[in-house]
Amino acid sequence: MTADYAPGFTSLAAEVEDVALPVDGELPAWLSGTLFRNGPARFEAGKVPFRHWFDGQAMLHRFAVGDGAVSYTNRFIDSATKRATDAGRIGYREFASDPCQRYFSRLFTRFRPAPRFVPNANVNIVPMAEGLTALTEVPLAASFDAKTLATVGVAAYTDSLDGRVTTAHPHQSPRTGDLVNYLLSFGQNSFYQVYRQPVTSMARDLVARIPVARPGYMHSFAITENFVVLAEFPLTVNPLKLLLSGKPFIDNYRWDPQGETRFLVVDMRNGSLRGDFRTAPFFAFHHINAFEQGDVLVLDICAYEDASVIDALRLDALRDEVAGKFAFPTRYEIDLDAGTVSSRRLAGVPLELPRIHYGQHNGHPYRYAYGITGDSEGPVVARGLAKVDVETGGSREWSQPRNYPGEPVFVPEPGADAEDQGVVLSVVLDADAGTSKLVVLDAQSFQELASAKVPHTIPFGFHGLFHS
Ligand code: QVM
Ligand code: CO
Repeated sequence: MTADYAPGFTSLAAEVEDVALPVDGELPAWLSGTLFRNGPARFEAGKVPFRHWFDGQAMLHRFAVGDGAVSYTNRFIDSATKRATDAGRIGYREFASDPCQRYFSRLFTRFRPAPRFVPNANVNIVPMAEGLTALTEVPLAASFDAKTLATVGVAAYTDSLDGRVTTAHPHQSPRTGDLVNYLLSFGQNSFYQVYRQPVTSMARDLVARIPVARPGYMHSFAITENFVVLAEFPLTVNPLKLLLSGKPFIDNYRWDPQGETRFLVVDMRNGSLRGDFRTAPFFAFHHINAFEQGDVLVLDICAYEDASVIDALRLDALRDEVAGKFAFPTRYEIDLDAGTVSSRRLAGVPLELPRIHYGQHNGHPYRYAYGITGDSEGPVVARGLAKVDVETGGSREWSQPRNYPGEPVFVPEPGADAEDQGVVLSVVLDADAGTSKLVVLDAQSFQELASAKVPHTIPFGFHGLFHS
């Protein structure tokens, strides 16, 4: 059986430059800037299929919006992994695929020219001192040209911090404006290292170093005015196995249903560990937002019951419409003095790939979260977009038959008073048209204002950003 969303998990070969897109409806006159998107776009190396959505080769997309018009460019990131797939083989260990297959020729590795190693940075896009960079969970950022999307090279860090795993979701500190992230160093002894990186620098300053015996898989984390919170789910790894097993990245991690989730709260003012707060097991990729309310830390997270979603996102499971479970927006409250954690579901609507009005509400109280939504049980694909009011639990949804949207990016209207005054931008697969489109919603009413048709199907991607 072929799912009608299958083109979203099918390789795209075409790369186009500055194509004017036909626009349906009316773009707001004030909307001017560029939406950059990142995501996997090739799902096999020659005849060898990748196993997982997260393994696909990174492609960048650029929608330049202004004067009521949209122009579109897309380009693969030129990485060592991309060049290996061009040659018909999986060259490196990926999230859930590995090069140790019978198709794999040792000759290739032996005589390959020394790669200026650019990783398969298919997850996110973040501005750094070196310009726009594409990120994945290997701590090597790939910088690219904002106009042509051409790969420039590795945006090299100039410090000597050591580590092998990081997140593609650095935060901006609400207090200092620095980029903040964590870097996991491992070996005989392993450490979560929380660092800050001034926006004008490629040097990371270590803030906190927390020893950990079995590190957890953490795709993102939370930040508030004063704290960084690592939510460590009971999906953990023996670091030596990760180093030595030769298995794909995620295959080294084990879910422990009897385990706990630990919230590691780091005080960014002095780098101390404020505490380690425990609650029942759950799993998440994405934190929505967090803030301080006196001695209580409020963390909003797209939470799953367990880590089985990782398997539900394998390409064969998705193509065969195997049922998984969607995340729900969930609030965790940590009482720092009492040491207790409580939780409750924020809304009845499933939510993933969450975005907020980040510029004004990151690390602060807020009201609106936007995300993709889908069936609470079913294949884990987006069937619509949702806007959740985290104060009331109310929600609005946008959907169209056989339309599959990606992450909705909120763009505030200049000079706006209301938190939700602006638009939401999402790249949507239109299975009937056989193409993708950029959809523009009014963020307040959640009604569609305009759409711009792309000349091909864009495979389902992860994250991106809007630059005014
Ligand atoms: C080695 C490794 C990799 O929502 C999207 C999430 C995407 C996540 C991705 C694409 C994660 C990819 C992770 C390729 C990990 C690679 C690491 C970090 C440590 C090395 O020692 C081993 C190369 C497998
Ligand atoms: Co993510």
